[in-house]
Amino acid sequence: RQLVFSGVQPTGNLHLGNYLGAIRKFVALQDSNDCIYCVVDLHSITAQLVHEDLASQTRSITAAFLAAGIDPKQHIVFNQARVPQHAELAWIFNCVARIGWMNRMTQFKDKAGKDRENASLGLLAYPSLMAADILVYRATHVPVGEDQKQHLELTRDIAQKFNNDFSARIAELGLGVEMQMGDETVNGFFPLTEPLIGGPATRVMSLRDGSKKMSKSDPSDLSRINLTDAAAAISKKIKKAKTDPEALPGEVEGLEGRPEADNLVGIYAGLADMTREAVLKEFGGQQFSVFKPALADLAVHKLAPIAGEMRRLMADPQYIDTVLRDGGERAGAIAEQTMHSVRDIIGLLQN
Ligand code: AQP
Repeated sequence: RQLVFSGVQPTGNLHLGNYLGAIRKFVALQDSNDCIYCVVDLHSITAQLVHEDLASQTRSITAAFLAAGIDPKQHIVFNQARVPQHAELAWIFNCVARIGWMNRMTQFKDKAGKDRENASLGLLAYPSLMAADILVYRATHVPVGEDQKQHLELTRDIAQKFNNDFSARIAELGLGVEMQMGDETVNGFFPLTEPLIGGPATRVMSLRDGSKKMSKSDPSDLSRINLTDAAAAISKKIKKAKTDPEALPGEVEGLEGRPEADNLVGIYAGLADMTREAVLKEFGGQQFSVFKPALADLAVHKLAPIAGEMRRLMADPQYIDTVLRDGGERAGAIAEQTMHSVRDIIGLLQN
C-alpha cells in the first residue's frame, strides 16, 4: 500500500479550489491507501504570525475534512503543531536545503512581494517544513493542486540530498530501502515522493479573473466559492462570474484563449467527475445563460451537504478536538520512529 500525506493551512475559508484540487482527492484515495491528512497550523503563521481565530480555523478545516468524507478512524487526521517532530525534521532540512533553492520558489516570491527583506524567515523556509511534513512519515504520494508542484519537486531534492549526503551512514545502520529512480535502483532512507496532480480541476481560477488562482486571500469574496456558502450565494457568484460573449465550443481546443470559459468548464468537470470533453459534448454550442444555471445547480448539489455537515460538526468542538488528539497521538508515534532513525543517521546523541 502507498502512504499518502497532504495538508491544508487554516488561513481562512476553504474554497472550491481547495476542494477540487485537494480535499476531494483525499477522500478518493482512502479506499486503497493509508492516508495522513494534516491541518498545517505551523505553516499558517509563516505569512501572518498573529491569527485571532487560529484555533477555530483549525477546527473548521478539520470539520471540512470529516464532512467531505475522510474517515479519521481508518486514517489519521490531526493538526501539525501536536507533532513536534515536524518542526524538528524541518530544522534538519533547513541544514540540508540551500538558500538558493528557497529563493527560487514562486510561492515565496508571490507571497513576499516586493519587500522580500521583510518577509519572515519562516515564509522562506516554508518548503522545508512542507518536506518535513511529508517525509517524517516517509510518505510516497501527495495529492495537491498544481500550485504545489514546485514545492513537491523541492521535497524530492531534499530527500535525495539527504540520502546522498548520508548514504554511507544509512547503509552502515541498515536503514536504507530500495527504490526505483528512473532506470536505476537506489538505496535511500527517504522516498522520492510523487505528487498526485491530476484531473480537470488542478488549478481552479478566480471567478473574477481567469488569470489568477482562486485563493482564500483574494479580497473579493465574489472571486471564490467558499465551501460554507449558502445556495443563494453560490448561484449569485456563478451568475456574476466573468465570461466572454461566445457560446461554449464543442471541442476542448475551442477553450484556448478563453481562460474564464475554460475555468467554468473545468469546475463543472471536477464537480461532476467528468472530463472537459464530456462537458463540452453536453453543453457545446450553448450560451452561458444556459450553462451557468446548470453549473450553479451542480455546485449547490455537491457542496450543500458538506456545508451542512460542517455546521453540525462545528457545533461540537470537543468532538473535533478528540479527533485531532487521537490523530496526533497516532501520527506522533510514526514520526518519532522516523526521527529516531534520522538522529542516529546524523549522529545526534539520544540514548
Ligand atoms: N485554486 C486552486 N485550485 C486547485 N487547488 C488549489 N489549492 C489551493 N488553491 C487551489 C490546493 O489546496 C490545497 C490546500 O491549500 P493551502 O491552504 O495549503 O494553501 P494555498 O495553496 O496557499 O491556498 P490558497 O487558498 O490559495 O490560500 P492563500 O490565499 O493563502 O494563498 C493545496 O493542495 C493546494 O494546492
